[in-house]
Amino acid sequence: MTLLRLSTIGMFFVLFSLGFAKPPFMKVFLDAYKINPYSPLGKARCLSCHFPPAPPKRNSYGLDVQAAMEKVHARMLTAEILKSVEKKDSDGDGVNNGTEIRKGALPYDKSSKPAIALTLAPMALFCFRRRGAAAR
Ligand SMILES: [Ca+2]
Repeated sequence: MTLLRLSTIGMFFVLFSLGFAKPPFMKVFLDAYKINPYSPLGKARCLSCHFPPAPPKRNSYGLDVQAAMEKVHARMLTAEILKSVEKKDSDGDGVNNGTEIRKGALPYDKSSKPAIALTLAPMALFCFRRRGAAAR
């Protein structure tokens, strides 16, 4: 009976600590970028910075955020720290973190990029102008 009671109490503390691991970090991240909860990034939640199944091991974007926090000796994540890693390309896919996050893509996943229409828009405009110039 005592073992069962201790197991129950222990399980409660484990679940409690998992459920509330660094919630302020997540809130800062969601608030800073007004992330759509239905986008891939919104669904990723803690996995925006950590490898599955859950924290503490960080992915490439999480490591960049951690380095930025250590650089300013911060123990709490801020919007300014997040902005300081926006120009980086944590997953090396050629799109910087800020652009990926604002478009709902995953800054740690090479296969996740913002919608292609936005990437090709300047190219389409260039072709349209050339075609217009040739017609004159
Ligand atoms: Ca990227």
